[in-house]
Amino acid sequence: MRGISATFRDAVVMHPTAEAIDVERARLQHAAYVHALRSAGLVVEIMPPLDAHPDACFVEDCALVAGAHALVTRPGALSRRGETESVAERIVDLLGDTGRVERTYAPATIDGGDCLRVGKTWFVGRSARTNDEGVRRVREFFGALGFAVVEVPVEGFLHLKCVASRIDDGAVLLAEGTVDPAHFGNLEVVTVPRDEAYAANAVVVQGTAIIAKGFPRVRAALEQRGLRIIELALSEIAKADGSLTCLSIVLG
Ligand code: CIR
Repeated sequence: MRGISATFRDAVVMHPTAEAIDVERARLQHAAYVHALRSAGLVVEIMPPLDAHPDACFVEDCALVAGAHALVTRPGALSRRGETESVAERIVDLLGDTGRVERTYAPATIDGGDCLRVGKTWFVGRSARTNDEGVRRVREFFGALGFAVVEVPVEGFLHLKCVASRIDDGAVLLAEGTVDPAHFGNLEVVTVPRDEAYAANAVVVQGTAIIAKGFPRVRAALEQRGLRIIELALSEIAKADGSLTCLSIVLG
């Protein structure tokens, strides 16, 4: 993870709201997420903020990691291109000698928020941020490692993972009316109503589902599967078009 920039108020947003981001409150919400991940049994490493890049807390966009393999992205938003190198260096350190880390070069653009891994498949959103060359780069790198890569058209929202996330290696959570569930092939697709789409971005780790607060249908769907639920207030993160998965890269 990475701490919230002092400049977070200037984050890139699709639809600016009248209400400014409260950076202090964003930091408290971020800290609560760190606490939730630790309580789920994870070891959390937090890189220092990168104030030159308002969106730098959204580390998910900077690298795709599966086991010892990592593809460093080239984000679609110009203002975010300078975020990747420090993430790449940290991942190289964390993966150690066993790791294989490669970069992405122009003209390809990839945002990690478009890349959803479920077992040996990467579902890659073809969006305003992730272009055709970007999808090809994911296929080139991970295809050679035995992964399937499935392209999913993304229209009307930022990233594929804004509306879909992994529950386990057999199931995904998906907001109704966003992308065609058929893209997920044989996986079980657990749908949630469109008005709860924000919480379709959940982090499920070691029997715990961390979700946004205030989305009862998402909560019930995950509870029914026997998951322990932690709800978090995310108002300031959401104002920057961010959600839970964006704030971390899960290794391992
Ligand atoms: C952006 O527009 O790039 C940021 N304000 C939000 C990025 C959210 N990241 C994600 O969904 N993975």
